Formats: sequence, C-alpha cells, structure tokens
Amino acid sequence: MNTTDWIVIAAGLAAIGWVNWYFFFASRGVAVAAPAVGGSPGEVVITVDGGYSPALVRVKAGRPVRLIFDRKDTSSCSEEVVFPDFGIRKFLPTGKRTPIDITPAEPGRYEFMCGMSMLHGTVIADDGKSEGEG
Ligand SMILES: [Cu+2]
Repeated sequence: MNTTDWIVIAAGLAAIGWVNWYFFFASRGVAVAAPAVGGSPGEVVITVDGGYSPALVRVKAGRPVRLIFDRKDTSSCSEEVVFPDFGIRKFLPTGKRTPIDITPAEPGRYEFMCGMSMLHGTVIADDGKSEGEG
C-alpha cells in the first residue's frame, strides 16, 4: 500500500470514531448509565423530568435489565413510556418509581419514548462477549 492508501484508511477510521462518539456521547449531551456489575437483573434508574436522564443506557445483550423510571414532572407528555421493540407501554405516576423489565436479546439500539413520541431515550445493548464475559 502506498501513502495515499494509509491516509484514506486513517481518515476513514477517524470518521467512524467521530460518528460513534457523536451519536453515543455528544448528540444529546447525556450521561451514559450502565447497570451495576453483578446485579441480576441489573437496575438503572432513569429520572423523568421533562426528558429522560440518562437518555442513553448501556446494557449487555441477552441479559435482563430493570429500568426504573423515577418520574418527577407532572407534564402529560411524559406520563407514558413506550418500548416499541418490546411491546411495552406503561403509565408512570408522578412521584413514583416504575420498574420496567426488558431483555434485549440481540446487540443493538432499542429506542424508548413518551406516549406521543416527543421524548426519546435509547437502550444500547452491547455484545456481552466483547468484554470477556459470557
Ligand atoms: Cu410526550
């Protein structure tokens, strides 16, 4: 390979890295939460207050995870949360913690949203094997 090839490859890798960084961390300025290690199912608390915080949750594919929606606001917008991939639609009472159990079978992105699809969040399921654990 000549120098031009290497430059093209390097530029391509940089672009991929930037895109991943942008979508995972920068696009919404959100924290990334992951379930505590060793818990089964892992639990992640998501605060609902005019949006989801964190709006990005990383889990392991094939493992059950409990998302606990802690709703603080009284807006009718956020009173329901929907997980289309899991056929889940749940009412979230204000001032209460509502657990939702999911098991993302495959690695990938699983969106969740309010009943009107105005607030959005994402569960990213990673392939558990990539971190040396089955
Ligand atoms: Cu809404």
